[in-house]
Amino acid sequence: MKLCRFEVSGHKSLGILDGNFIVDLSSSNPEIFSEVDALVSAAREKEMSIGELIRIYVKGARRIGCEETRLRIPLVPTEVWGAGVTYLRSREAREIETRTKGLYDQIYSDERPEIFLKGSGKRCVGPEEPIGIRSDSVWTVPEPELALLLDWDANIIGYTIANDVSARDIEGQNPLYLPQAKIFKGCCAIGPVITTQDEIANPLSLQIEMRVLRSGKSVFEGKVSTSMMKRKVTELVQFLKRDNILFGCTILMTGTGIVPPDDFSLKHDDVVEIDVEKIGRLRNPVIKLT
Ligand code: DO4
Ligand code: MG
Repeated sequence: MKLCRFEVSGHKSLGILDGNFIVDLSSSNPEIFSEVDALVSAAREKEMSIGELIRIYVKGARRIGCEETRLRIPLVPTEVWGAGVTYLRSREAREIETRTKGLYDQIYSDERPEIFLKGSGKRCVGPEEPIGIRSDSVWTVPEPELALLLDWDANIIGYTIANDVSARDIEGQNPLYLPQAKIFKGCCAIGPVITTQDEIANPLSLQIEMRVLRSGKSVFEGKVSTSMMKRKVTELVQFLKRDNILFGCTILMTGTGIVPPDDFSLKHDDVVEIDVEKIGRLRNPVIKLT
């Protein structure tokens, strides 16, 4: 099921996206289906998966036409973490951009993956909301990634799409500048839905596609399969949770396997579209921050 968070007349609730309709779960139970954290708590209390709990309430819930609503970010996660250099393409691109040669070759082949804090979910945006380009970056790219939704015990409860927008010039200048390359206003887009864990038997067999549109025309297109990822998703989760605390529902991005050519940078007014099989399309306009 495709869990979404939608808004009607300023009120946000959880629903299931079903073609051109949204099944309004909050019409069956407004408390459980107010936010993803409340749903996850209720499912744990009843010792059910979120999919099982949704199935109980979906019957009898009212249906609303998508045109009457607006999809919002599916949740504002407490934290967003990123895995880096999990695809060969990312390793190649990082080695070209960095002044610290050999660093990313090592990260790619080491037992320990690169896992970094992308920051608070409060800097994330949802579908159709603007992602940012830092005012001090001239080389910023979108990074289309499969993202895991984890509960506070680091169980994978769903999958979504993330755009790990990154300033490659700042990242390449010095590896210690990574937080500045990764964390700024609108540095991450998430959505449009969370596909429940039971619907994706193998997260390492999904097609990811990205397009960047400029004045309506495609200026970059790329695709990759998550089967090209070097790490298993469970391996990334194990490293994130080791001796760590997750404070609520958390997003873990699994890394990018699509990197535009080195002379490509996002521009103000571009639009980025990311499609991930079994999840949907995440679409965001781009703004240059001032
Ligand atoms: O340190 C670089 C981060 C790389 C990254 O975000 C990715 O591979 O997706
Ligand atoms: Mg990334």
